[in-house]
Amino acid sequence: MRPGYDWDLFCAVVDNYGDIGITWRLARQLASEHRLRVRLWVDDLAAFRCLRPEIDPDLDEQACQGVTVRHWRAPFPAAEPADVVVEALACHLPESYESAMAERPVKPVWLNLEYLSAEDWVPGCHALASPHPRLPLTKYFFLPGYVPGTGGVLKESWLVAARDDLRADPAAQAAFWRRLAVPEAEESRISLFSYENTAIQGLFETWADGPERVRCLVPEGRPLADVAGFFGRPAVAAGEQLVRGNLAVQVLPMLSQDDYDRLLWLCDCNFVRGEDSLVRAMWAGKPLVWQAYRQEDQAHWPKIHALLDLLCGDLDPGDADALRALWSAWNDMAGAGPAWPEFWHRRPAWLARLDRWQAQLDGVGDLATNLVKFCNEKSK
Ligand code: TRH
Repeated sequence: MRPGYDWDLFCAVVDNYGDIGITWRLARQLASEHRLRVRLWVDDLAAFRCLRPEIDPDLDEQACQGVTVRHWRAPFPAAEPADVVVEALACHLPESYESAMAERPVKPVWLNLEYLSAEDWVPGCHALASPHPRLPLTKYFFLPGYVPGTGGVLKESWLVAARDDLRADPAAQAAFWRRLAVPEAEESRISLFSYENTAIQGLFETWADGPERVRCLVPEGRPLADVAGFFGRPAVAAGEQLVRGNLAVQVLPMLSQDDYDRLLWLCDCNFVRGEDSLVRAMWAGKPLVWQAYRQEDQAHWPKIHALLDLLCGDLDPGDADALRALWSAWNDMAGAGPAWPEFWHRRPAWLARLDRWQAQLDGVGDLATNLVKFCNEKSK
């Protein structure tokens, strides 16, 4: 076997956890399912550690689940480029590394892995080539997506079996809830992972005054000020539980990525944000509400509408209206309370829709496998 790596993945953590969350999942899947030698360069190991507690932020190099993890810092060290190079989510390769790529007799396959979007321009831009302005290198745009002609979304081969095994195992479920200190109770469990969102006030009011008991599980982070505000508190922290009427809100510590998946599988409804938790909630298949990553120029709205158009495509008009109303209110940050009852009343429709949606995504193929096929063709 020749020395070196098959794939180099580069991840710059701009904000939040999505960048490292997505890149790590991809790296792990390439190593474990495609038997590739993968090196992952990450500039922020502390953020990575939040998702994988075994990561040591002080190490320059470490192994994690078959992936070599390198701390990406400046100045960039001399490193032999891999056969495939992925710059993930709009990061830029170090100049010295680009030059080293150009010096290889066989040039690496170079990919820009873009953000996931449902917008209709995505299939037209997927796989386009962009020649380097100076060096003898070509970069390809690889666009994840939900429809044929895109790169698909991430899905590990074990994901559905692991989900179904847990759902079929009451003892394992009870052990999971115990580990999270969630008491046994007859209630709807709703996970809430969001950005700051003033619509939390109205939504919590609806749940507190509603006809059934609701436990809202909020991983610690950006919505906590809104959560505290609802209960008239200056702050809340992980481990705390607050009750009003029929609503109990429990603040969870940040979970490992694998435990977060389990939470999504076991909750009755999932509020998610960004891209990675959105896709994981799709695979969980429970009713879901998405808060898109807000962009200055309002560029998140076309993304929300495009995804709603796809999801609503084969829904009855009443179901489609209820979905649009809640997602719009949640992203508008107002009016989610009044939109909730109609959405919740129609949950059998979401369960059925997400079944069909998962089959559609399977038809597109998973992102890692699509990437590997693409690279194999390009390196022929
Ligand atoms: O953290 P995010 O808001 O990331 C965002 C988006 O990706 C957005 O598109 C991007 O432009 C911006 O960052 C810079 O949301 P996302 O994508 O859902 O990523 C969250 C990750 O955190 C995901 O991998 C799941 C993981 N996670 C855990 O591992 N444990 C937890 O307890 C929770 C709540 C999440």
